[in-house]
Amino acid sequence: MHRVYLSLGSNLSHPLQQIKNALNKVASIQKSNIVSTSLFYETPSYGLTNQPHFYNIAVALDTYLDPEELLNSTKDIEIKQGRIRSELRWGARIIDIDIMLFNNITLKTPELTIPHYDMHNRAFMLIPLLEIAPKICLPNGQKLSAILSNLSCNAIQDIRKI
Ligand code: PH2
Ligand code: MG
Ligand code: MG
Repeated sequence: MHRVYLSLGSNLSHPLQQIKNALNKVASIQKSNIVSTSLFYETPSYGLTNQPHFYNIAVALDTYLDPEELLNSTKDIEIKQGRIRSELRWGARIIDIDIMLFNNITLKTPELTIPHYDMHNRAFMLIPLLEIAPKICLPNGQKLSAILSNLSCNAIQDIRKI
């Protein structure tokens, strides 16, 4: 069994509801079980700033799928939920499901990079992740709490689960 951490984000079309819908779909991914979910966080858009703010959560998932199978499942959820590919890089999206960590593996294929290629720069990923896994490290042993302490966490706040 593999312990995986996902990041879910949305900033379009009732983003909180989009994340909740996606969470229900993630809960029904085959050979997988949700272990825990973070609070919902309101986060300023990162990368491309002239767009609505996001909501983000982290999810811990135990799975018997391999990384490619899990990626197929998450892409499938994104598409069924109305995500249109080939949007502007970093642009607004209905739903984004990213694999941040997959056990302690590192992987680089044209489709998938694990750990997530930019998670060490993204407080909107690390704050929810550290809420549910305070001692979590990158495969190279670096503590993500130490990495987060060097990032700006401005205006990232949890909103209580409804
Ligand atoms: N996702 C991006 C780009 N920027 N900013 C926030 N706050 N949250 C996101 O999920 C996000 C982003 C690309 O996937
Ligand atoms: Mg993303
Ligand atoms: Mg993505």
